[in-house]
Amino acid sequence: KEKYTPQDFEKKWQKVWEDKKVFEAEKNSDKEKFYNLIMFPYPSGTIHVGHVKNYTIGDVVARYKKMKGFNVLHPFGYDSFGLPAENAAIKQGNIHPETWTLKNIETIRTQIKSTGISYDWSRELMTSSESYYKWTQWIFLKMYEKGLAYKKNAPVNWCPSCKTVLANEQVVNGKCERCNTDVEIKQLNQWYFKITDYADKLLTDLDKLENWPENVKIMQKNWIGKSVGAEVDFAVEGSEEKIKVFTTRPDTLWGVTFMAVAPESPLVDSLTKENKKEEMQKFLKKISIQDRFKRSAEGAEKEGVFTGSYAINPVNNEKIPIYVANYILYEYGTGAIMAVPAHDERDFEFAKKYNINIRRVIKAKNGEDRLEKAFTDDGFMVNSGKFNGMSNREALKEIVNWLEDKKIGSKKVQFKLRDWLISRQRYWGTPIPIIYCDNCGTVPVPEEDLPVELPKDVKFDSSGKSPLVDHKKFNNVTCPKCGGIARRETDTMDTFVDSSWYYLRYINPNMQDKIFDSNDVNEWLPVDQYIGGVEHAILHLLYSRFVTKFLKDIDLIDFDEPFKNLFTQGMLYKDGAKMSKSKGNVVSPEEIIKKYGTDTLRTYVLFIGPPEKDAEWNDSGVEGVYRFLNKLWNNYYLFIDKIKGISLDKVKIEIKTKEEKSLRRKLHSMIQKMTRDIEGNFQFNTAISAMMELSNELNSYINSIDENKWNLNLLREVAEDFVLMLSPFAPHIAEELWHEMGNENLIVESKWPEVDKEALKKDELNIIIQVNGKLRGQVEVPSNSTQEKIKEIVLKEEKVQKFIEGKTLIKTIYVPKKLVNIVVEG
Ligand code: ANZ
Ligand code: ZN
Repeated sequence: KEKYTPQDFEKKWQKVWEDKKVFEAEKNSDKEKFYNLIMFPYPSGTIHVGHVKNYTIGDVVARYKKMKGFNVLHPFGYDSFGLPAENAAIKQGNIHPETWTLKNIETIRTQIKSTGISYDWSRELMTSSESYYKWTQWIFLKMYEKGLAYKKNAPVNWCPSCKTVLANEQVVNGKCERCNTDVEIKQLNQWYFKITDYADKLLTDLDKLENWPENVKIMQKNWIGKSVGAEVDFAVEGSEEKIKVFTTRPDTLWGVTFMAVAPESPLVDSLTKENKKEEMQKFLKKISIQDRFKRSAEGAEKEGVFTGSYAINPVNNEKIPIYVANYILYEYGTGAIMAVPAHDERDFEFAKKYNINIRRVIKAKNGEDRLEKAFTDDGFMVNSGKFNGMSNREALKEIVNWLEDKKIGSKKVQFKLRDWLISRQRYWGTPIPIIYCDNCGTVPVPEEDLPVELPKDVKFDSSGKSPLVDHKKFNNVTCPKCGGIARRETDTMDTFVDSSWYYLRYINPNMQDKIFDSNDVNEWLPVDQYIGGVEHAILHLLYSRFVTKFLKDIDLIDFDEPFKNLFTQGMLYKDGAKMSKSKGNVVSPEEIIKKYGTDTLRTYVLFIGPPEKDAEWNDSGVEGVYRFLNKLWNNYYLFIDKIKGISLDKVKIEIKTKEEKSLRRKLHSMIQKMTRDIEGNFQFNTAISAMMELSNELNSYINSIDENKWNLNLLREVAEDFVLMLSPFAPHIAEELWHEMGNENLIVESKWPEVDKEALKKDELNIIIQVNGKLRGQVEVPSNSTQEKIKEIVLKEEKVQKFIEGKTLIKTIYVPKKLVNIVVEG
């Protein structure tokens, strides 16, 4: 037993924990619940040490909470539908996406089990299993029933490499979030979830999420993008047509000197005069191949073409030219704008370029008339009829009312958030439960016919076309309404639909006849601690919030936010780059476990730095942690035989020497610190440092005191509490030492140690000495000294002698435990 060889016992304890089901959440428990959730992975291969870091963060929380007496739910599963499985099938030709997925899950499960994470494996789920996706389809049907799932023809993001459409949330700077290919725009008929109905609620409820990182909330807020303003109608000269615009600045209406519509707008055709057609065609062609995101970005060059038509400004009947311009987005507002070059930077740039009139309508107190650039500050109204002289913010409100009175406009709240495009032209996903009938049109699959099974006998070809499209048996169905000939929808759902509700299914993962039991779900949720990557700040977290709100609205659950606390962890880097298979800089957990054991791996990935920060993997850092555990082990074996029989319930720890006092104080201040570090801020790295310090302290006690004089009761206390606190981080060595000490129960089922305030008290007090109110020195006194004793010591103190010598002592004033003021005269 001399040598620390973790490989000897790590597997053993993992098996004991599993056999005794110690990590299964208790049913009908009196304990307070704690739902601890880690974002489930996409099973795309093997996991690396970066994943181990995420799972260990969650594991420390779960194990700690269990020791604090909570009934902990800590489940695991797989987000197992998705493109990579299908791409692997296409590439390798002969492997089915399901086979590929299940094989990866097998590997990942084994890997995770070898790290000893305390998952409740009885609740394991995967989104690609029929028993799961049946309920994803059911949610779709509920949405459909409520008018929240609908199909529309619209320009959509198309990734030519993934050969499927993408939601706006999956397009990052104009590129496919997954494969980084430039996204194209295609006109397609697609299914959407009407998340925009929840825009306001998704925004205002962010305020409830006090324990979410501020940056995540800001990202969601910006994504939802609420703007308050007005819609205003502009007549087109010589036509019945009206152009509606959305503006956040109705106060600038008198400064409108042109209008602009988006190149995609159907208005373009009717507005463009014969003599402008050719020029316009050329321009539209050029724009159509421009990146939609780049062309509207801030620094992008503004371009446009005059349509030949004019609009009438409804506030002053002025005739203004109508342009088609590249910086107008078709999808936002009304796809057309009233342009105010004096007060909007983009309009200013455009007006300069095309020599359009610029008229200032807002001024600072002593402002100039000429403008070098757009004036975007607040100020006072000028050139604006009866509103002149007012502050523009005040005028804005009045102008909106005035517009409404005159029936030329109305107040309008506008969101950037678009509806969630959920159809995908791919095979490996949840089939959308819809049937098309020539007689009845679009017919939802009746609930009792769920699941719409994904057929397994499919062939992939290199074109990337979904094999469902040509699958006769899948496609040809009878209409559930009229019994006539019908065909199935062949699109599958975005995998973000699958992951938008999995945290609910963990509660009843095997339930057959219901999505879940509402009572059970209401008891366990919201999730107390959610942990995952910041890359999900918008996508997954927004969709989950939406689905939760929807399920509340149909009375299935009684809460409207799924995740009470959110922690976003940093990533692991190696050789300066994010760990990834494609970069070839992946460290596999197996390598590390084989060499040092999993406790070293787990402790190292948390010791590496604050868990919310990115960190760089470093081999010598691993060595350092291994040395710490090794030394601890060796220390224990110096005294473990001597403390085996001691039961702390039956003995009293008597502290006699200074060394004993100091060791015990160190122990209890560490309990205090560790509790704070774990509970409050996930400061696991400093918690581990604290353990290293205590280890040193223990070491020096053992080595500096003669073996016969060891305070064994104290050693027992230190030894027990130390491994208890070590156990969330390095549970295997903790469990082994715990048993070597003679404990019969499992450490993972033991209580977290408590601070003994008495032990924290210092031996010595530091007393400040004043003479006639002036600071003259300080002195250490035993903390149990009486007031008389302290005064006596103070008066004898060398440093104060010269201030009191030969003088008359009037009195001494004692401020308990802090200060003695000596008052002298003469
Ligand atoms: C006149 C005006 C004057 C505007 C002014 C701004 C400043 P946010 O805050 O992002 O909602 N806009 C409206 N629809 C647009 C579209 N489809 N494409 C490009 N720009 C569009 O922005 C609202 C403002 O962006 C609107 O207010 C409109 O310009 C422009 F001194 O109207 B504003
Ligand atoms: Zn029919």
